[in-house]
Amino acid sequence: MNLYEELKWRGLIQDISSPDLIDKLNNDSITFYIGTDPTADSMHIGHYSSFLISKRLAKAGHHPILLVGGATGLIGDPKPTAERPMISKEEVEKNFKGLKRQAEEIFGFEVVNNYDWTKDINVIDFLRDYGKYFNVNYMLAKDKVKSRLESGITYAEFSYMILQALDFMHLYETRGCILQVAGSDQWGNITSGIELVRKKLDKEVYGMVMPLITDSNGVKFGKTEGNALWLDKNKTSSYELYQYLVNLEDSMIIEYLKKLTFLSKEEIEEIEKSHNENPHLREAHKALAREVITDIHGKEEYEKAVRLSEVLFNGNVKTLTATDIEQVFKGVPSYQIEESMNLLDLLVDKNIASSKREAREFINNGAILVNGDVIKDENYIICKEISIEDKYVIIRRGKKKYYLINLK
Ligand code: 485
Repeated sequence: MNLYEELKWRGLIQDISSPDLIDKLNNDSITFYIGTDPTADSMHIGHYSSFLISKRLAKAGHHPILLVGGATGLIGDPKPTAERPMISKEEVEKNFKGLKRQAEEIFGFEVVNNYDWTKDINVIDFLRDYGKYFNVNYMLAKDKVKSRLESGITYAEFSYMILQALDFMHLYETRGCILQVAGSDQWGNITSGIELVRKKLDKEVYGMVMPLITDSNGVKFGKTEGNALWLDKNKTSSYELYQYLVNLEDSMIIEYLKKLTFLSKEEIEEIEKSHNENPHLREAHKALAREVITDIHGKEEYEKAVRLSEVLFNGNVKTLTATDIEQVFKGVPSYQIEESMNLLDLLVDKNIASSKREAREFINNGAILVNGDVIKDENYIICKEISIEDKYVIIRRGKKKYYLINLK
């Protein structure tokens, strides 16, 4: 399988600007770039899925440039729905640093900043050297602009595509970059760059876009309850990432393995076979989690995520450290208590049971576990002495329901 066939097989090709690109991908060694704007201080898993293409092409002998848009981030790529709020320069700068560090750590390639070549262009030169090559009718026909004509779009966002086009031309002229890669929403911005290079330099550069990954309901991959899964482990722990990945829908898992891992066709087919035979073992999910987390955070974090998941599954919570607990129980109901409290009162007070009678029933039936041990004594005292690192007591009711007690 050559590179292009492999990318197709993985479902990573939505569109290419010219069939001539195929031969260059398969037989040449080309320089290409992919960009992102510093709208937050961390990338999320959606960015990861797109940026992975840089590793795939690099493995095949091509040369990647990663761009973080210190200039474009100050303007804002038009969203189809509404104008973006303006981000302060300080924040863009702070976000830039975060993204640059992340991109270098996770992908290991050179990162460039379009602020470097954009900041000194004055307005007259901008209009003469670039504005003159953009026909407003052409700009209005771009999907993202078109979808905003009703609700409105400012001149700043309208001009965004010129900045991205200028980047492509700059990277072509200074580094011989002939390909820009991105998710399919970037098609308009990429073709703007191709047009600019064609008109101004009479040269051919190329674009390639991949489909945006979603779940079976069309919800963006990596969104949970309105939140993104971040690549910064302080924002999304490797445990959370692990839980998200191993709980993905069965029907999508093979597609994700193709798009998000470097496992070969043979390996994925093998996994698919065992997944179909024994779906309950979740082999495919576990392989996905292993590949993705190891690539993003390294082997140690991956192993920690597995360990924490097993601990929770077995209820063996005594082996957890306070830091583990903070990660694992993020989102679990948590309550502060001032000092010691007896178990019965605590259950009622924190609504773990709806009444004293129910609390007694739970306790007598052995349905209440404190730090992993069944406690049948209603006068058992919850206090610092029994807590984990003088801080946490973990109450479990029944098989799965967890509560975290935080001792002041
Ligand atoms: O020269 C460039 C300047 C800026 C950009 C790209 C090239 C960023 C681009 N306009 C953009 O907004 N990208 C998105 C982002 O930064 O969040 C996403 C795309 C997605 C995928 C991802 O970046 O929506 O399709 O390309 C990497």
